[in-house]
Order: sequence, then C-alpha cells, then structure tokens
Amino acid sequence: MSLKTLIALAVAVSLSACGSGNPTTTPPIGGENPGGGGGGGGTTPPATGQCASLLNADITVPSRLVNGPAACDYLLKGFVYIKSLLVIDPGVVVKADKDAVIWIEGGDLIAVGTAASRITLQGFSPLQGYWDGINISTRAGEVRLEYVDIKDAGQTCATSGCRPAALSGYGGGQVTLKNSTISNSYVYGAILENWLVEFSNNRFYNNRWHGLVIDADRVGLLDAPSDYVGGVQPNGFAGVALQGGSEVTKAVTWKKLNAPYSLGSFVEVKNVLTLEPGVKLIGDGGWLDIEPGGTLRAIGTAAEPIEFTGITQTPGAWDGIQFSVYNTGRANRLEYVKLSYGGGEKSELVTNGLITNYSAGIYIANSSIQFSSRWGISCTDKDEALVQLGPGNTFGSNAYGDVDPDCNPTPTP
Ligand SMILES: [Ca+2]
Repeated sequence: MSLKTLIALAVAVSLSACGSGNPTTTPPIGGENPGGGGGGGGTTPPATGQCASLLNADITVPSRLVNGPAACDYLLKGFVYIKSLLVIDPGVVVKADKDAVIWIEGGDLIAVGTAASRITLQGFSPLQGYWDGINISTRAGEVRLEYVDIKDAGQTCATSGCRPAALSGYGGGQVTLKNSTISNSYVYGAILENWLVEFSNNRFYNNRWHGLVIDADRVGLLDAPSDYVGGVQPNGFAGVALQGGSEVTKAVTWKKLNAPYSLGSFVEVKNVLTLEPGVKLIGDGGWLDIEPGGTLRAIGTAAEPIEFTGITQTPGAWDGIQFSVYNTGRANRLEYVKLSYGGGEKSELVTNGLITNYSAGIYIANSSIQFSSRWGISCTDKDEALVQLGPGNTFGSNAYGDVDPDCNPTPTP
C-alpha cells in the first residue's frame, strides 16, 4: 500500500469517525444552521455555504484535507485537537462553525498554499470572532502556515494566561507564518511568542485590536514588507504591540515597519537592542527597561529620527526608558532621537523622567527631550559623569527640569 493510499485511508477514517457516521459525503449544511446545535447565536449561515465534508474529530493519525470541487471543502465544528500530522492542500476552504477551535496538541499542522491557490480558514459567517481560531499548545510540533488566510476568528477569553487572538499559543512548537493574512478578529489578529521561527510578507487587517502582538525576543523576525496596519481596512490599533514583560535576550535590530511599536507594559532589554532609523515607539503607560547586560543603540538620522512618544500628547502618557540599577554598560547611544510625553505619571513604577539612569553610561546627541511629567533625564549617581551630552540636543517643557543635576552631565563633542 502506498503512502498516499495510507494517508487517504487515514483521512477517511479520521473524518468519518465524526458525527453522524456519514463519511465523506455532504454533511449537514444546506438548510441546517451549523451554529444552531449549541444554542447559538441565531446567525443564519449564508445559502452558499455548502461544505463537502465535516471536520469535527481530533486528528489522531496522519491526515490530509484535499481541495475538491466544492467552494467549501470542510466544515470545522467544535474543538478539534491536532495530535498527529494534518496537511492542508492548496486551495482548500475550511469554514468554521461558531466557536470552533483548532488546538494543536502534540501534532503538526502543515498548511502550505501557493500564490495562485491559497488556503482559507474562515468563519461560516463573516463576523468578527465567529470562531476561536488556531491555538498552539506547549506540546505542538511544526506549524507551517504559508499562503493561508485566517478570517473571522479571535474571541475574547477570561482565564488567566489565555491568549485572545485568531492565532496564538502557549509556547510550544516551531511556527512559520509566511505570505499569509489574518483578518476580522474580534480581538488581536495574532499573538506570536517564542515559538515563532520564520515570518515574512504577512498582512493583518480589520482586527478589532492590534493586528499583531509579539514577544520582544521575536521582533527581529518581523519584516518591513508585511502590513501591520491594514490599509483601507485598518486594525483597531495601528501598532505592533510588544508583549508585556517579554525580554530581549539576544542581540537584535528592530526594523522600521509600516506601523509603530506599541509599548503597553514593560519590556526588558538584556542584550544589545539596536533600533533602525525611522523606528517609532508609542508608549501607553509602558516603559523600556535596559537591564544588566542590556544596551540601547538608538541611532537615527536627521531625515529619519527615532521617536519615543506617548499614546496621547500628555506628559506622563508613558513612563520612559530606564537604565536599571545594575546596568553598568557604557555603550548606550541615542542620536537623532525624539523623546516626548513620558515621565511615569501613570504607573509611578520605575521612571523618574523620560530617561532614568542609575549607573549606565549614555551618550546623547542631536536629540530632543520634551514634555516629561518629571525630569527630562534623571540620574542617581552624581559622583560619576555617566551622561555625556553631545551636540545638537534640545530640551523643553520638562516638569522637574531638563537634566537632573545628579546627572553631572559631561559635554562631549
Ligand atoms: Ca474547494
């Protein structure tokens, strides 16, 4: 028996194991409301939603979803665990019943379409968050999504540690996302964590919150050609959200994208973080913490400065950049950087200025530091001249003053 026959057999077994014992033939669609069984929702499925097969049983043996002549190849119902290999062929259209979930639990999901024959995973009704989406568990294997369009997934969740997004997970597996789109989520489009290994040319649009939330250690994988804003169907928030509490543990460059980075909480920098000219970071009460071993190299140009600002033009709208207590690095550089509207009004947690410095060496030139709710630059160690001010800096409208005398700043060419 050939492998192909084996797989086909496996699919037949797997798919017929579900529901009505009505193997691969036309499942309930037609007049039946797939959302109706769970008491749900009163959304009438569109009349054109004829699906060829039902996908409502766990994938426990290697299986394949094939592209048949039907406009909808599979109806996804309920909570489907992927515990083995599931391959989705190019051109396959899966429509998801209300609240349906694909949960990758130890298995692999290989969904690789082509430019001409994309794979579609969408809600049976084109409503934001009609189904839950793809969840990648700690025990996931390889997840490869290429030329895949995920629509109408992404539901709210209330349990601790849950991830409200159409594509998200708990830190397992190896995930590739290329040439794909995620749209029409009721929450975030995707939350990509430390299992992300490859990312390029994706598009996030019409998601109710940010299109993308990403672990700070994976930001370096993001590419400029991807669309994080959504064009004429924008996401509710324009930024790429940095996951709160995540860390930069490897030397990395954050690229200039078509959206700013959003800092809603803190990010800890424990290695060398380089920002490309033109990078913009918008803080909403968050802060950047340059920890021991961490270095910030924010070197813009006159034409493309690097900007850190608040979500609103209010002093204290975000906290600021803190060079933490035991950071004794000497290679921090800020050139052609515009810092504004920080100072820590919201959280009172760590910062005492747009820049708060304990023991790091920082060179600042051709930069502007304005509209802090506290100091422009605050320091604690007056015995050592740790802040070197190069040419071309401008200060203004900082509530406590521009440069804390404890900084004992050294003018430096
Ligand atoms: Ca088809």
